[in-house]
Amino acid sequence: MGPKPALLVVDIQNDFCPGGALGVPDGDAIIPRVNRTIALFERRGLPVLFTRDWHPRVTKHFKEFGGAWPAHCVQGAKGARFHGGLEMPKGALILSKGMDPDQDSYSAFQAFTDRGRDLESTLHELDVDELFVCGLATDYCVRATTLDGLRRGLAVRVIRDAIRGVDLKPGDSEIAIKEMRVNGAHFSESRGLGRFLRKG
Ligand code: VGL
Ligand code: ZN
Repeated sequence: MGPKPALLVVDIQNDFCPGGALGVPDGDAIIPRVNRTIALFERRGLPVLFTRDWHPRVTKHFKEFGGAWPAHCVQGAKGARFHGGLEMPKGALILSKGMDPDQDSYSAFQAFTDRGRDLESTLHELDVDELFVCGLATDYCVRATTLDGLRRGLAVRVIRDAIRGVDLKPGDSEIAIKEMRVNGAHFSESRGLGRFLRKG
C-alpha cells in the first residue's frame, strides 16, 4: 500500500457546538456530513484521526488569565467531550492539544496521542501524504492545521461544507478560507468526495 490520504476531524466537542462555552454558530450542523465522510474513509480502509481541544483549568488561553477565550474544553469536563452525534469508530485515534498553559496551540500539529506521539510522526507512521480536514473552527484550528500541513509538504483538502467558524470578527472565516487556498489547500464538498480518494 503506497502513501495514502487520511481524514482529520477537528475538535467536534460540546463546547464548540451551540449551547457550549464557545459555541460556534451552527457548529453541530456539520456533524451529518462529517459522519458520512468518516464512513467513506472507513469503507476505503483509510485512517480517520480525531483531535480535541484539551485545556488545563488555568491557561493563558483563557480570558481570566490574559487570553482571548472564555474557559472551554477543560480536561475531563462535559464541554470537552466529543459531541454525542459524532460517529467515532471503535479504537479511533485521538490527539489532544492545548495542554500547555503558556500557549494557545490552535494547530493539530501541536497535538499528541495518549502515548505522547505528535500528529506529524503519526501520519508518517501511517504513510499518509494527504490530509482531508473537517471540523471546528474554520478560523482557528482548521486554519492553523491546514497551513501547518501544507508547510510540512502534505497535500491538504478542506471539506468546505463540513467546517464552521467562530467569526469573532465578521468575515474571519472567509479570510481564513482565502488564506488556506492561496497557500495551496484544495476545497471540496462532502458529497461526492470519494472521487478525490486514491485507493489506499
Ligand atoms: C479553537 C478557539 C479556542 C479551535 C480552540 O480549536 O479552533 N478555537 N480554542
Ligand atoms: Zn481552546
